[in-house]
Formats: sequence, structure tokens, C-alpha cells
Amino acid sequence: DPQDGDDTDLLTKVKPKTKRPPLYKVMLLNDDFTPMEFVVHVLERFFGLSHAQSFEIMLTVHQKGLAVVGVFTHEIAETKVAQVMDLARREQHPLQCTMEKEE
Ligand code: NFA
Repeated sequence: DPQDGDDTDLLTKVKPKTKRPPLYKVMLLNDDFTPMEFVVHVLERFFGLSHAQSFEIMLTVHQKGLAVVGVFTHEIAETKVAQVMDLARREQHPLQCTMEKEE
């Protein structure tokens, strides 16, 4: 019979599946010009981080060159990147924000 698990219906097994969406890391990149306070502001405003958390992450980006600031679904990650890039452009800072699929 179909789905009874015997070896006569190897191609008809049903796999119970609760699918998780692919996740994307959102990263900030260091540069020599964007003011530290602007980066802290961006992290507080768009990533819901406290001032202390934001300052820590800003310093990590400054010292290491980049840092992951959050992990989101594709649509949310795209929105965060667009929000950061739009504000940075409007304020004429070269700050870069990118996203990358998590493996
Ligand atoms: N490196 C920048 C400065 O010294 C600060 C900065 C931090 C820029 C994190 C971008 C990202 N003003």
C-alpha cells in the first residue's frame, strides 16, 4: 500500500516538513569618514539595539573592518540594507551595508 513503509513504494514516502526560511547576515563595513556617532545612530534606529550594544558593534566594525549586525529573512534584510544605505546617502556618508546568505 502507498506510504506503508515497505520496500514496494520507495518513491512515495511523505516527509513531514516544517520549513525554515533561508537567513541572511546583514553587515556594516568600516570606512575612514563616516562619523562614529552616525554609525551608532543607525544601529539604534534600524536594528533596535541599545546605545551600549550599538557602540560595541560600531567599535567592532571600526577595529575589524566589518561585523554582522543582525540575521534576518531575505525581505527584512533587504529592507534594513536599503534603510541604512538611504540614510547614509542622504547624510553624504560613505557607510556601506551589505547582506549575505547564511550557510
Ligand atoms: N572608521 C570610522 C571613523 O573612524 C567610524 C566607522 C565605524 C565607520 C564603523 C564605519 C563603520 N570615523
